[in-house]
Amino acid sequence: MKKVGIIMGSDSDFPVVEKAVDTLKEYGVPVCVHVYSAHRTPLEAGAFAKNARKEGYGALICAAGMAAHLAGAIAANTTLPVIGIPIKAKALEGIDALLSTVMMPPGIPVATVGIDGAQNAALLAIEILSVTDESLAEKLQEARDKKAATILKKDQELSEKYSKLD
Ligand code: RP5
Repeated sequence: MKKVGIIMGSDSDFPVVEKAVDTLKEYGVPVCVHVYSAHRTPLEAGAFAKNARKEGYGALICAAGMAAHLAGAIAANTTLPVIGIPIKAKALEGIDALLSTVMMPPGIPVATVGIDGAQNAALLAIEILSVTDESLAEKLQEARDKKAATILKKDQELSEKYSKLD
């Protein structure tokens, strides 16, 4: 199975990023985690991205806050799919990172999830790998079915409770 690479701009991003690591592990997807910054270690970030396809990665997740250039800088150096997680910082509550990550100029795409959206980033990476991995496609569908059953149970409980008031 292809690996997923998670790169974050700072280890201070890890409390958010951890949810992506946990989700990938739940699905049995091999994951490697790195701290590379577009600003502080640009050479290492670029080298990682350049080698990622031949190192067996199938998708990359990049998490960064503030003027978040990491996902774009990684995407500039690979044709693998890159998913950006804008990290919420204090001053602008993550809007800065969201806009920096999502507004890529034409030609170098970054698939951007919501602010601090680590779980969705992992699920999107798994969906990308599931195109060529049927076992992952089955696991994704099972998880969706389970979630739907939980919600329908809640609907039944609430609708029964409040219909009694009529
Ligand atoms: C970004 O700057 C990092 O991704 C992090 O979200 C933010 C702050 O980094 P630290 O000052 O906590 O290392 O590059």
